[in-house]
Amino acid sequence: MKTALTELLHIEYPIIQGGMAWVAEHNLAAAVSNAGGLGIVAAANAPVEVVRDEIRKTKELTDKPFGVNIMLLSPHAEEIARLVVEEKVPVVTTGAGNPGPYMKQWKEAGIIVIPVVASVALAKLMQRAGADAVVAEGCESGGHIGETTTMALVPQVADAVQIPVIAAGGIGDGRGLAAAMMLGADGVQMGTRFLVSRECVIHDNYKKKVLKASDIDTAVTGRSTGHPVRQLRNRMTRQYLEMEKEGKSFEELELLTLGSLRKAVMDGDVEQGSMMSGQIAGMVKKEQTCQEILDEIMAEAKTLFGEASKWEK
Ligand code: TUI
Repeated sequence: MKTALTELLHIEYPIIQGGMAWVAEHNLAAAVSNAGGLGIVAAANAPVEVVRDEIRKTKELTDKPFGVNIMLLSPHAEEIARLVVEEKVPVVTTGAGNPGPYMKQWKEAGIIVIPVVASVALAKLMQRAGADAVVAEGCESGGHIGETTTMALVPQVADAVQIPVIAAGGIGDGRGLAAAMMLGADGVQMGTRFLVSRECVIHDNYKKKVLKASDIDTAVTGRSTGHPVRQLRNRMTRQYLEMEKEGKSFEELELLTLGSLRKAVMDGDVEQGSMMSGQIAGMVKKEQTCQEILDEIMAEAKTLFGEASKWEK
């Protein structure tokens, strides 16, 4: 498949892997890149030395392009922004904020910059600031989310900008890829499907919960605090939502989730941990290698595109 995204990134398939905090490390990123997509290392809240080590390990495992996701709420964001220039990282994606202040230094270094946006306004601002593409992420996604669904957001962003648009949120198979292209996207970003890939190093308890989940098993906590986060329902989310209903303060709610993503990913604590996951969890039923995932999605999408004329009269 040849799209504006495969051309921009020099990759085989128009599929990039989400920059999942605590999850997207060098093994997963290299596996996705080696399989023909774009793998991403998530800087999340990690300090600069840890991210440098992850970047170098990724370079050892793949000669293909890869990216680093910079979570803009991180206290280390500014240092990581300099690190990607030093390390000559080919692609940078950003999340949870406006990367405007860093755009000039990245573009001068020749980095391909792809901000993740949840609104048309930020997509336009990013195009004006020199972004090479945007990820339009709908609220079906796992983790920190915006308000608008993928179905509504992607065509509106595609109409508003001329740079390539990558659809994210609720996409987990060839049907999602085909649908995203029909909405005006040039490719997709997926997180949840890669969460259960064989190369993904998260705790097995977490993987099993994703594989067992149904369509209605995610919940959004933090709507009251302005930090909405989608994750699998468990004891922690039930308690959190109860406390939100009671009008508990931001500080009290934060205490409940402090270090909770780490608890899920590293310790396999599926009761108190935050198992971030998108709404497509109900659709992923088996663990596969990244190569199997990408090949299967591309084959499904190809069949669907080939069959598209069946509705003609
Ligand atoms: O960033 C994400 N997803 C994430 S980040 C993350 S780590 C975290 N954990 C707990 C609390 C907060 C963060 C887990 N998942 N996706 C990209 C994304 N960006 N979704 C929504 C946005 C976004 C939201 C508001 C981008 C910009 C924005 O406002 C920008 C502005 O200042 O106008």
